Amino acid sequence: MAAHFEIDDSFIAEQNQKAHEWVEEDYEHLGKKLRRQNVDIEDLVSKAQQFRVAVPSWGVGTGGTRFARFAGIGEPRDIYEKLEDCATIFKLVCSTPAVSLHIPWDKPDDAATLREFASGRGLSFDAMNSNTFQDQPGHEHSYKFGSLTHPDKAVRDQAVAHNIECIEIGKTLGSKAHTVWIGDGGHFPGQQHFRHALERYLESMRDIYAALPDDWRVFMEHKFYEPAFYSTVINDWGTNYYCARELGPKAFCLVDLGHHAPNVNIEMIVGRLIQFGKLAGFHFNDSKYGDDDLDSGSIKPFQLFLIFNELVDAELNKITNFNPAYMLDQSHNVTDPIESLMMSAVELVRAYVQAHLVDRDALTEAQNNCDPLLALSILKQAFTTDVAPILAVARERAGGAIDPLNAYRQSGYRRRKAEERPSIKGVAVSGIV
Ligand code: RM4
Ligand code: MN
Ligand code: MN
Repeated sequence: MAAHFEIDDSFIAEQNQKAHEWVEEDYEHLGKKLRRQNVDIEDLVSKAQQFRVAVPSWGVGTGGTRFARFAGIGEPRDIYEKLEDCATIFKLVCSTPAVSLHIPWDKPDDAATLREFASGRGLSFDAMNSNTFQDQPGHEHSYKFGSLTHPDKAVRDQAVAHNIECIEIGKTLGSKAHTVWIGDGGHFPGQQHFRHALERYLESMRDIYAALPDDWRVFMEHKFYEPAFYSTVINDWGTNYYCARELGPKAFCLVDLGHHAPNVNIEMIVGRLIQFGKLAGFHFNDSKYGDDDLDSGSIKPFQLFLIFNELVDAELNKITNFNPAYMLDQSHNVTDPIESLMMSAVELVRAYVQAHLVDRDALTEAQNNCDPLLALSILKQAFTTDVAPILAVARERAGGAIDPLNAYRQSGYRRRKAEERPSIKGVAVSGIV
């Protein structure tokens, strides 16, 4: 393969030099401020550096709405080019060392070669994702009326076999989890028998569960609507939790933030799943209306903080079975996907660090004293603390960019990729269309 453009370390260092001084100054000031609250700023820097979130292979392509997709320039045309973009994100923000693959969108011809290509760039593979919400060329059966829950056993078997194939590919890639999201449901009242569809789901999932290697977990993702507009088989966390319990200790419930009705108390769902030992992890994104797949933290940053408040509480209390997998699951329709993914990863680290700033003893006291206003103000104090200098220092020390967006733009990466990757006319190469 001809040498492809990469942002090199010396360029990042050069960019950092320009911002270094103000970061030092702000960091010192924040350090003093936090010391008054008995917080060691260095502890927060290490927390920021420990935080990890996986990037979805499908997220580096430009997405689209159900009306149109507007392609960007220099879009990755195959999984290798997608990994190049993922490596660029990782290089600049340092918190995204893993990639989550969607099969067959990003099915490798040879999984071992792909793994080697990834590890050469410091990348590894996170959870696998199956796709039984679309028909694929060569498939005998259609998923028009469902997949794992279809009334016809032959369709269900095909969908089960696809999930098992994903696990097989994942084994070679070094993945340790498989995520199942199905689009199954009904568009009209009466179309589906609610109980029977769920029974069929469990029957299919048992076969998938049986194919899991010992050290793997399976993540099930609920969603209240879409593509089915009247009813969805795995519609909410309660149904999801029931299924995870039925299946066994390797089954967990995945929370995709966009899969809840507006105003649902997602942080409380997170708290419940933690308490019941069944939280798989997250697909992070943000939304205004439904599954809008907007950038994390762009619409409801306080909610994101409250979710992390639950997660950090569980982390500090060493709750059993608490080992959440974090992934971004977004559709970048009007932005450069690399920019969106970088900024989203930064938003997650921000929420995580801010959640570590919550004075938990004081919060417990306020709760026990039935003092809602004080409890809220303790949370708000953490949420309103500008932790940007901590994030910048954490990145700089890890070899990343103080200002990832600016460094990326200055590097001319996208322009260089546009030259390297002329678009293939007429082929929808990426994105959720
Ligand atoms: C779904 C769900 C899945 C994702 C697909 C593309 O709404 O979020 O996780 O794989 O979209
Ligand atoms: Mn998702
Ligand atoms: Mn979704």
